[in-house]
Amino acid sequence: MSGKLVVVSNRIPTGDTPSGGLVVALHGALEQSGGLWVGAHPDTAGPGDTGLTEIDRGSYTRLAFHLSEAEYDSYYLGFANSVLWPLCHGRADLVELERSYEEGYMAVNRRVARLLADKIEPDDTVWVHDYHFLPLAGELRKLGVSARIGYFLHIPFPPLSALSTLPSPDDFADWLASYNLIGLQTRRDTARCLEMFRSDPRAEFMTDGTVKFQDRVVSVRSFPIGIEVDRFAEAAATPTDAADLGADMGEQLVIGVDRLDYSKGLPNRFRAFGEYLDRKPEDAPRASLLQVAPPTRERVAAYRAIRAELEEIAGRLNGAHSELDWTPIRYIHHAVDRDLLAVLYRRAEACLVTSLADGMNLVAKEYVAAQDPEDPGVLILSRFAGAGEDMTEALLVNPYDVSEMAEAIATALSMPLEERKRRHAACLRVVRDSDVSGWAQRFVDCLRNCVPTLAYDGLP
Ligand code: GDG
Repeated sequence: MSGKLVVVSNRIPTGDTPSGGLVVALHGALEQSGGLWVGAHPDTAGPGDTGLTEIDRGSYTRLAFHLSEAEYDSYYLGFANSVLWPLCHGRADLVELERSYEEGYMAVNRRVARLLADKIEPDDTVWVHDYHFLPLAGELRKLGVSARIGYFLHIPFPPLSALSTLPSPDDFADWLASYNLIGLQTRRDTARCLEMFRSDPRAEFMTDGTVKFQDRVVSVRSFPIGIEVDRFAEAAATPTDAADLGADMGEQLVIGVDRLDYSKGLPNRFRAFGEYLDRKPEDAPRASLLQVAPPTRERVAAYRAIRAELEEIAGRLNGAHSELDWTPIRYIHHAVDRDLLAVLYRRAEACLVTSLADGMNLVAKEYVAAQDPEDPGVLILSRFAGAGEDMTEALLVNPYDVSEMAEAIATALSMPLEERKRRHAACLRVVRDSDVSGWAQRFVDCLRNCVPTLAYDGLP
C-alpha cells in the first residue's frame, strides 16, 4: 500500500477502544499506513485556538481542530445543520439562511485545509466524510494538494430543485468536482448527483462514465454503508440482565431507535402505533412500543419543536390506551448502552424504521443482524430510507401513510414463522454484503484506482 490514509470527519474518535462502525472499519488501514484522522475537538474553544491538538495518542494519529462558540453556531449548527441537513432531507421549509452561517462554514473549511495541507503527501489517500466538509477538497487543491481525495456523503443527495435553495446554488457541483471520487449511499443518490452534473454547462460526461468538470475529473458511485454484523449479532445473543426487561414490555414488543431528528418520521410512527392499538382485536396480544430517541442538536429550533410534538403525541396515546398494569408507549429520551440495545432488538418482535428521508439507516441493519435466525422479528422499513433500496424483503412502507404503517404493524406481529424466516434471511444477506469493513475497503480501493488529479490551475 502506498502512502498513508487520511480521514476527515466532523466527529473524531476518542478513547482507547474503537467504537462505532466507521472507526472500527478504518482502524486497520489507519494503523498499517501510519494514518491520520482529523476532526472537530469535542469542546469549543476561544477564537485564538486555531491550531491542531493531538488527542488520545494511540496506534494512529488523531488531530483535532478547535471551533470557537461562534464557529460552532455558524458552521455546525448553522450551515451544516440548519441549511444542508434540511435541504438534503427534503425540508427546504426548515432551511435558515443567514449570511454568517455560510461565512462560518467556508472559514472553517478553509482553516481545516490550511492545517491539513502540509501533512498530506502526494501519494496519500484522503477520505473526507459528510456534509460538514463539501468545500474541503477545493480548498486543499488551492493550496497545491495533489493527492487523491475522496468524499462520502452519509445523507441523501438533494434533488436538483432543492439546490436552488442554497445562497449560491452553483457552488455545490463545483465543491464536489474537486474530489476524485464521490461516494453516495444508494443508486438513487448517484442518479441525483449525475443529474446535477448533467444539467451543469460546466460539466461533460466522459466515455468511461467519469465527469469532466472544467479542469477536474470526478467519478460518482454508490457504496451502501453497513454495520459490524458479527459484533452486533454476538452482542444480541449474549444474555444480560436486560433479558428480564421482557417481563415489563408487554406480550409483544415493537422497537424504534433514532436520534430525535425530524427526518426519522417519529410522530407518524407513534400515530401508526396508536391506530394499530385502536384497530387491534380484543384477543390479540398486548403490544408495546419502545422508542429510544436520544437528544440531538437541541439548540436548533426545529429539533426542539419535534421533541415537543412527539411528547405531546406519546402523552395523548398513553392517556388513551394505558391500563393500570400497562403503558403502551415507552419513550426514552436519552442514550441506551449499545450492547443493551442489541439485546432489546433481539427481544423485539418488530422494528419500526419510518424515516421521511434517510441516507441509509443503520438501525434497520442492526435490527436484522441482532435477530435469532430461527425465530426472527420483522423489520418495517420506510421506502425513503436508503436501506429500503436493497432490503426489499422488509415490510416496506410509505411513512406518510399512517394507516398503511398501522396495517404493517399488525402484519408483522401476526406473521407466520416461515415467512419471518424467509424475509429475515433475505435481509440478512443484504446486511452481510454491506458489512462496514468491506464497505470501507471498497471505497478506499476505488479511490486509489481513480483517475489522478489533473493539473489544477487554481494555484495561487
Ligand atoms: C447518518 C445518516 C446513515 C441511536 N440511539 C442510540 C444509539 N443509536 C445509534 C444506532 C445507529 C446510529 O446511532 C444511528 O445511525 P442511523 O444510520 O440510523 O442514522 P444517523 O445518525 O442519522 O446517521 C444515516 C448513517 O449516517 C451512516 O452513514 O445510515 O442515513 O443520517 O448505529 O444504533 N446507540 C446507542 N444508544 C442509543 O440510545 N448506543
